[in-house]
Amino acid sequence: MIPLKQAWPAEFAARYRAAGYWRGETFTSFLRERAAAMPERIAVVGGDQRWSFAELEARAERIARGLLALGLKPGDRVVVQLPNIAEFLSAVFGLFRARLVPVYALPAHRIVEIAHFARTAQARGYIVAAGHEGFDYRTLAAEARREVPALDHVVVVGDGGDFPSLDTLPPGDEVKLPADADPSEVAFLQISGGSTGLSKLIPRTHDDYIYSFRASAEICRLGPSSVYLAALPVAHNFPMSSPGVFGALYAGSRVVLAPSPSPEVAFPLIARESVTITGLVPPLALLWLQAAPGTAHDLSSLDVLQVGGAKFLTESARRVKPVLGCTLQQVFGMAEGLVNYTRLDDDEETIVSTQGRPISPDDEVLILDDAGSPVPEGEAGNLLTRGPYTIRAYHNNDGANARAFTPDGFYRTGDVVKRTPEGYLVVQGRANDHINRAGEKISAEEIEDHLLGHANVFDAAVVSLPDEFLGERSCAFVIAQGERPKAAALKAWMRTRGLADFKVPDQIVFVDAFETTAVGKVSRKELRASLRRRFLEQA
Ligand code: J2J
Repeated sequence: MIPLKQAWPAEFAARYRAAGYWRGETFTSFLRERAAAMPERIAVVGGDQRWSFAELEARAERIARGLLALGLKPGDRVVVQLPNIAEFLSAVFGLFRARLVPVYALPAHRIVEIAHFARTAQARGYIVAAGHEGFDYRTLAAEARREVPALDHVVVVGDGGDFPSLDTLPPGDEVKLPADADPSEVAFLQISGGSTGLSKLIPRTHDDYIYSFRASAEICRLGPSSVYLAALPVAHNFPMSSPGVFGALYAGSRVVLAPSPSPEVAFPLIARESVTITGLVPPLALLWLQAAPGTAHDLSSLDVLQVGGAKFLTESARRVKPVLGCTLQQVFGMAEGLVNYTRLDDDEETIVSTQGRPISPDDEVLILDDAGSPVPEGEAGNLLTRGPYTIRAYHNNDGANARAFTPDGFYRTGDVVKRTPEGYLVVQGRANDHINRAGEKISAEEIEDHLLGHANVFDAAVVSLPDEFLGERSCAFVIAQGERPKAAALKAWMRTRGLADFKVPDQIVFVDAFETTAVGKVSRKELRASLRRRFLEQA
C-alpha cells in the first residue's frame, strides 16, 4: 500500500510546534477531553438524534470496535459518503478511534468519482447512507465493489440490505483498540476541487488540521454557548473545518446538521436550536437574503453568517447585515490549506469588499506575475502559499505535485488575487480552467474527456459562463460528427456516465469548428478563453 505522508521539512515542523500551532492533539484525544469535561452537554443534533459529547464518544468507540471486528485493519482507508446526519460524526470519530483513514466523498458523487477515490486511496472500506434525496447508495456500493474489488467492506447507515449496517456491526468486545495516532500522521484524505482532470486526494495530518479549525473557532469566537449549523454538505472542507463541525466540537459548541441548506429546512432549525453561526456559498446566501424578510421563523439568534467557496459580490455582501441582522464573515479557503477570514470586528467596508486575511501569522503569501516575480503591492497576481496547515503534496500523484508545488514548497493555488495594504486578499479570478458552480469546482478537462466519449462528438471545450444564480455555470462548446445530437439528449447521456450531477454541462452550444492559428492548434486554455469571449460578446 502506498504510504500516507505529509512532510513539512523538519525546520518548518519545529517552528510550527514551537509557535504553538501544532500541539500534539488528535481527533480522538480532543473528543475524549470534551467528553470528560462536559459529558452531558449536547454535541450533535441531526434528524431526531441528540447526542451528548459522552454519547458521541461512546458511539464512536462502538463503531471503531465494530469496524475492526469486521476485518478492517488500522491504516486502512475507508471512503465515507454520508449526508448531513449525526452518524457522519460518529462514523468519522469511530474511524479515527480505530486508526482507520476516512476519504471524504460528497453525497453527489457517483461511480466515476467513488471508483477513482477508492482506487487512488487503495481503500478497503466504504460507508454510505442507505438513501438520500431519492438515491439508493447501496446500489452504488454494489457497483463500486464490482469495479474496485479491493473494496472489501461496505457499511450502511440505515437498512443495509445485503450489507452490514452501522447499528448492527459486531460488538467487537475482543477487539483491542489501537493507541492514539501520532499527531503528525495523516488523519484523513480530503478531496480537491479538481482544477485539472480528476479530483486529487489531500492528505491532512491531525496536527495541521486541528490547528486550522481550532484557530478558526477562535477567529469566529466559538464557545460552549455557540450553535453551529452545518447547512452545506459536511464533507466539504468549509463546513468541516472553517470552523465547521470540527471547530465547533473542539470549542465545546453544539453542531446542528441540516439535511438541506434551503430556507425551508434551515430557517426552522435556526429558530428551534437557536443557531448562532452558519456558513453558505454565495448562491445560497442570496436565496436566504430573498427568503428572510418574509419568514415566520425567528432568525434573531444568528450572530454570524459566513459566506465562501466562491466570490461573494460586494453589492450582495452589503445586504447581509440589514436583511439578516447578523455579521457577515467572508471566507476564502481551500481544501489544500490556506483559509482567509474577514474578522468579526473588521469595519463594514473591509467585510463587504475583501475575502479576508489568513488565519495564521505563519501563512506565507506570495503574489506573483506569470514569470514568477512579485507583482507591485496592490496589483493582481497568482496566489502561492505555504504555512502550518497547507499541504506540501497530494497523495499518490507525482504529476500534480510537480505542477502544483514550487521546489521550496509553495502551493500554487490557481487563484488570482490582490492584497490590500492591511494584508486582506481580494479574489480577482483564477488562472486555471475550472468552473466554480455555486462553490462546486468542476474541471473543464474532466468534462471534455467525457463528452469525447460520445460517438457523435468530434471535439468539445468546456468553459464557465457568468450566471446570475450559480455565480458560474458550465457551458460545453461541441463540434459534432455525423448526426448532431440534441443538446438535451447529450446532457441525458452525460447523466448516464456515472458522474456527479453537478458536472453535467448546464448549457451545450454546437459550433462548426474551433479556432486554430496559422501555426497550428491553439492551447486548450486559449481556445476556452476565446470561445467564452466570443459567446459573451454575442450574448
Ligand atoms: C472566491 N473564491 C473562493 C471566496 C473559495 C473555506 C471556504 C472555502 C473553501 C473552498 C474551503 C472563495 N471567493 N471566498 O476549503 O476551508 C475558490 C478559490 C479556491 C477554491 C478552493 C474552506 N472561497 N474560493 O471553497 O477546495 O478558487 O475550498 O482556490 O472547495 O475555491 O475550493 P475548495
